[in-house]
Amino acid sequence: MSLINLSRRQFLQISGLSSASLFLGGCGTPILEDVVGEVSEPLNQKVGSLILKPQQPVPEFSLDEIQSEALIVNTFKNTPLIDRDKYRLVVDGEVKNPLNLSMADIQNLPFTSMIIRHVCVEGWAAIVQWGGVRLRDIVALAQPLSSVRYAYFQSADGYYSSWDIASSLHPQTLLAYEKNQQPLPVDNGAPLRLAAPIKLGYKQSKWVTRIILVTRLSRFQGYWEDQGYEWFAGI
Ligand SMILES: Nc1nc2c(c(=O)[nH]1)N[C@H]1C(S)=C(S)[C@@H](COP(=O)(O)O)O[C@H]1N2
Ligand SMILES: [Mo]
Repeated sequence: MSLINLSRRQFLQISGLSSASLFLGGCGTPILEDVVGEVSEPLNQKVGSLILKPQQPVPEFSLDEIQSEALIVNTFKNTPLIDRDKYRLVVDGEVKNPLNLSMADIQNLPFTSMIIRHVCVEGWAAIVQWGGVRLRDIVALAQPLSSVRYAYFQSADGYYSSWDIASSLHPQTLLAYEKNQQPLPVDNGAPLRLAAPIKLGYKQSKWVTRIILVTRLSRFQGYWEDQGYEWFAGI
């Protein structure tokens, strides 16, 4: 597998760190229990081929189209308190190389930014510039088994969601730590949130602390999804 722009040094740094400090958060999260099978969705390619395959990019906006005040903070509960120095992103599940990354590790990975429209089902939208790392780079580091088809995202406020693996590996699916060229504000998900032009706002998990790569979805699919919101939520 080509490690997508990651230098060998970065890769060794991260893989060494992760095996030394693998953390499987046992906070009673139920999402891996009660597997009920598969959501019907068209994108069921193998994870390995998707990592190598370029996907169609969504056209982006220009700098002067950014709507710097239009992103409305939308949080189902409260903004969680996260100590940035103690923060870790755990990536585990059906992977050969589970990861446990600090923000410094993540900021050592190739940076990318994009100007896209965030669309909330509650009837508002905002053109925002996001900066961070491609989720596909992090998934590649974790070395998912070829059977992996979904990614779960757990957040520090108790929010959770799940994505199909093709959307997770889209080149414009980022784990963002900047908004409009500034450090990501805590209300918008700092230190790390999902940002992508291909899915609705409720799929863009803020305060992501754990990514679980799996072959099957459980009966828990997302905070809003489990209340009847559409699971795929493509734009
Ligand atoms: N952890 C977490 N992520 C979340 C939410 C939330 O309540 N908790 N709300 C979602 C919804 S519905 C939207 S529209 C966006 C809003 O992002 P913003 O608050 O940065 O504008 O975050 C999404 N991600
Ligand atoms: Mo939303």
